[in-house]
Amino acid sequence: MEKNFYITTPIYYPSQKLHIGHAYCTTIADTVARYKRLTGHEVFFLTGSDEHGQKLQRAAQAHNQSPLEYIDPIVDSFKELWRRLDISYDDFIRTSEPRHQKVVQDFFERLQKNGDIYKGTYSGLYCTPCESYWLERDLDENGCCPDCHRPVEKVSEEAYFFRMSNYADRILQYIETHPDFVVPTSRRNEMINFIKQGLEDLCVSRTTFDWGIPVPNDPKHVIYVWFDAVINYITPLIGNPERMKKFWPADIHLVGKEIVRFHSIIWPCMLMAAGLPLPKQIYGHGWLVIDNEKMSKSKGNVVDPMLLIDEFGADAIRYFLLREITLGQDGSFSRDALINRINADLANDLGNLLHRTLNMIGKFQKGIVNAPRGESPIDQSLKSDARSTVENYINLMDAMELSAAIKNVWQFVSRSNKYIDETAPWKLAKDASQAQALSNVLYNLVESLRIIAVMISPLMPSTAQKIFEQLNLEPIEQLKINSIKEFGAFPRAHAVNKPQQLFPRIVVD
Ligand code: ME8
Repeated sequence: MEKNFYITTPIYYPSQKLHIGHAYCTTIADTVARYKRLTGHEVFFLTGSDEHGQKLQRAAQAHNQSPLEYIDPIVDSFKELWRRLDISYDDFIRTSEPRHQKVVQDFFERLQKNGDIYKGTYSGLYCTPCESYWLERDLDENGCCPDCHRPVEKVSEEAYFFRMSNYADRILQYIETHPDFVVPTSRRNEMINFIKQGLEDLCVSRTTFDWGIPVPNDPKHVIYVWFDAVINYITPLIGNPERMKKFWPADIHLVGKEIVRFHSIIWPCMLMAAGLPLPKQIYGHGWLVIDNEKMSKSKGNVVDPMLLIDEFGADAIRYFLLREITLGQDGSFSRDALINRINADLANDLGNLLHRTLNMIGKFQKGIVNAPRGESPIDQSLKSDARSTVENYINLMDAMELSAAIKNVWQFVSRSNKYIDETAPWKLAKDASQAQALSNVLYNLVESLRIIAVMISPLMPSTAQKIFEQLNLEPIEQLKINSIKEFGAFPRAHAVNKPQQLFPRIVVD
């Protein structure tokens, strides 16, 4: 059977440099995409930049630049960050691209023809920083935007509306009857409550600025930036029936919790109106917080991922983000916690396992891994732990329990280190009658390392590759999960390389 998998991240606003909170979302998506490739799926992984709207037009004006003069270098910085963070996206949508503009205008016209978009007058409240319309009842206790808590503006203008109210019953019923559509459950309940308060028609055009996609045949209006933005998810597919068939509906739209509403209510209603299938899942992840506050530019508490990558390397950051934070919940970021993880889990547990193993093979067997023969009860228990670790790993990764999946791998790393202590190869090496037992232990260790490297490859692609290089194995990229389901595939009479440090210990003053 053909296995296809389509995952998206939000498209980020190029009004700012990205911070580690954005990198968090993209790292999750990348790890899932790489895991799906490992399990034999043909994957399409999409990310991009959300370039329209008044906020960006104003920012460009403040810099005496045209919107694109202002935005281009910022988008370049996104792409550079994704390159440094080893993000394996398959396409990058800029909403300012002509290919996207055409898809959005066609979509708009399709809904107009169905009678789902009509012209009226909008008077209401708008939060420019969030590009969101709000009702009086949505505002916070100070009468400000409930998301960013900044003032909203009263606007009144001729505008186009999307007849979202027509779809309220259908979307409510859909969410209620499809428990996996909006996850985690807390977000799903929020959405159900939100719809039950009543869905009004959505204003989908503006006339007070012009940096956006023009409404077809009425160019003094530009299309509302959120209406424009969510359509990016079909932009790379819709003109290509074969791709559309393969990848739509998307398997997962991964988004931050504050934008679940746009993805699980507005976007599905738009798709229903266009007669297109709904995405299979909207996954709302939590925020990276510092001292209980969401990390964001406006709060001035952002951590620059580029500086962290310069200092610690991409894989250490990726490991920290996915191990430390349970998907769906908020998690705090701190430098101390990052350094602790690097020292304890990466330098110590994983780094030592590789180093000790290769060192012993060099010392006791001239760098050659011999064929194993027979097994002791300790060997048997290691092998059985390896098998159950792989099984748990697959189940947890399939269930998007990434942190638990990684923890399960690290339990096996510790278990393998303990196996060295239990079998004491340095003692076996002193007794000629134990030569085969010694070969067995060293074989089991490199085989465990091979299995560990494959399991961590979606999370830490370059570390996995480095382990493969030190084990002198073919590059990891083409490998599939089946290659680690059985213990014992490591080549026999095989020369391995000298150990090299994977992660230096970070010395803290
Ligand atoms: O919302 N922790 O763009 P955006 C975790 N353009 N995630 C965070 C975060 C933090 N501290 N701060 C931000 C937009 N994010 C729209 C999306 S999609 C069709 C349009 C996440 O650049 C945030 O939750 O403001 C969101 O999912 C993403 O970064 C993009 O934020």
